[in-house]
Amino acid sequence: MGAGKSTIGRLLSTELDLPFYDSDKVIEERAGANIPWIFDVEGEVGFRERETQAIADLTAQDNIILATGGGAVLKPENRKYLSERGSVIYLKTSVELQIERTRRDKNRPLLQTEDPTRVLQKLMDIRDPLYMDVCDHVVTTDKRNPKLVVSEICRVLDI
Ligand code: SKM
Repeated sequence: MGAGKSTIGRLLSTELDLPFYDSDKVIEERAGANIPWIFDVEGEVGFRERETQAIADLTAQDNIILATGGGAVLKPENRKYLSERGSVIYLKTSVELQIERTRRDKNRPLLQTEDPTRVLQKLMDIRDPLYMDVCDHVVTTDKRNPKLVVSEICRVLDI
């Protein structure tokens, strides 16, 4: 969360002239409801089921740019779809910048808590090894210009 997946993904899709999908947006469109509503009504479990279905369908397409939700790596089947069907870039950022970028965003139910820094640090501890396991390349996004991040992605992918 707050690593810049949507911004970078969109820029990369323009650069490569490939369609861009954000699995969170696809889940919302299919449900006809936003993510906080899905978490409220179906819980995180319901959201994760929708997420797996969206990732299964999206990764069945060739030649797309896909940004997933930050928790997509939690399920082994999502990791399998992502690593077997595509090249995976881990956009790595610090918890401080995640906080800065998500501060005003009400569309992230896991961060609607007294202490989002603690939550993000805990999520990072759990997820970083999973991101490392699933990814082909790590690209740091910290305070970098998104265009530079996109050129680094193209360079590591050799395209
Ligand atoms: O997919 C959404 C949802 O709010 C859960 C999440 C997460 O677990 O990090 C990130 C968002 O992109």
